[in-house]
Amino acid sequence: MNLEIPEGLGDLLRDFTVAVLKERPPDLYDFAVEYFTTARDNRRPKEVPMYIIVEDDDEAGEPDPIMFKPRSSTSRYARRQSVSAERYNPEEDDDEDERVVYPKTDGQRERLTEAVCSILLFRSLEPEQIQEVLDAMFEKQVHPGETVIQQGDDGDNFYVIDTGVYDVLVNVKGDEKKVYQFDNKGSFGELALMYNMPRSATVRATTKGTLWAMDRNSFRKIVLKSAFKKRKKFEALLESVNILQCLDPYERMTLADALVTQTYEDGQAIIRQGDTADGMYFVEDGKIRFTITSSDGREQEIAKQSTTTYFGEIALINNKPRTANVYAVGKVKVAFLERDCFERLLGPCVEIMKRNSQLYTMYADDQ
Ligand code: 1OR
Repeated sequence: MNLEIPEGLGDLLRDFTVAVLKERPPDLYDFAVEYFTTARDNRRPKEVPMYIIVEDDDEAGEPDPIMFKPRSSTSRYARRQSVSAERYNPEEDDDEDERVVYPKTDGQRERLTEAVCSILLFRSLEPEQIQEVLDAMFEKQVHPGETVIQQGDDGDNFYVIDTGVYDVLVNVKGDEKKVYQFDNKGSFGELALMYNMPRSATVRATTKGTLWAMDRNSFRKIVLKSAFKKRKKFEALLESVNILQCLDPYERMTLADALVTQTYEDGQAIIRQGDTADGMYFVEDGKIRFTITSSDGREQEIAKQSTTTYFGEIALINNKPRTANVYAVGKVKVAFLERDCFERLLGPCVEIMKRNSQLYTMYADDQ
């Protein structure tokens, strides 16, 4: 019998398996019907542009294409697949407008400072820029059921949540499908302003709440350039890490906002066995070495690797102290993801990390 495997079958099944691991549906059959129906529908081109061509004027030469693209055509949510090459250059957009300052009471400033501290998109900003952000934001009260952002509209403001619960809804074949919920923290509305595209989703308050808003011009002047650069810097790294394939492109961008680069010299310890885990690492550049210290104090190398793309996740998954030492071999550059963000952003990948971590155990058993 001539068994010919249809092209795309492997990818289709792999994506489905990842979606199952991510969603943990109560009924596999119902989920499969919904998943494959959406996957089929998503193969048809949609109207809203999703691909953005970014002109990078840091490096002379050719523009750097495709900033924001869907991982595959079989993803769960309504992915837009038509290609619209919108040229965009963040540097060019700096106009000479006056700086916007909304006066605030001490109480307001205190609340705002607290909300702003946890916003990942602001992590790339210098302290003076944070002050500009604080000045430029204004307070907005919302009532339950209020639509703050309507999918398809032009972008006006960027919002930071002070209080309230907000649903993110995406239009799928005429129905609004809830894809995310913000619960009293976080921010939204950056995509339309960063990538010059229509609003990608509707955001609706489900409770009474207070938002901090920043108008488009201030956002573009203060936040855009550095946030944009950071997303771009980590884009290739995050796309190359296998376990992150289970993330939505939107989740991967948010992950990029959260990362902080650290550098280590040859022989320096990045992780020490027994320490409390404060985060995990993605290798940007260089090689690392793993050792284990036994109870009699002897330290034994368990692996020396140039292909490791991430480490430091096991203690976080198991909520236990570090199980090994990790050293830099030569100069090493890593992107650090702190514990809180790990829990918030990598939930969908934990099952896959757990499965992969069993390979470490098998490897260690072989030594
Ligand atoms: P915007 O300017 O396009 C709508 O206006 C905002 O909704 C958008 O910026 C983002 O800030 C936000 N999860 C959470 N928030 C989202 C998502 C999202 N998509 C857009 N926004 N997704 C779920 C990921 C699991 C992506 C769904 C396609």
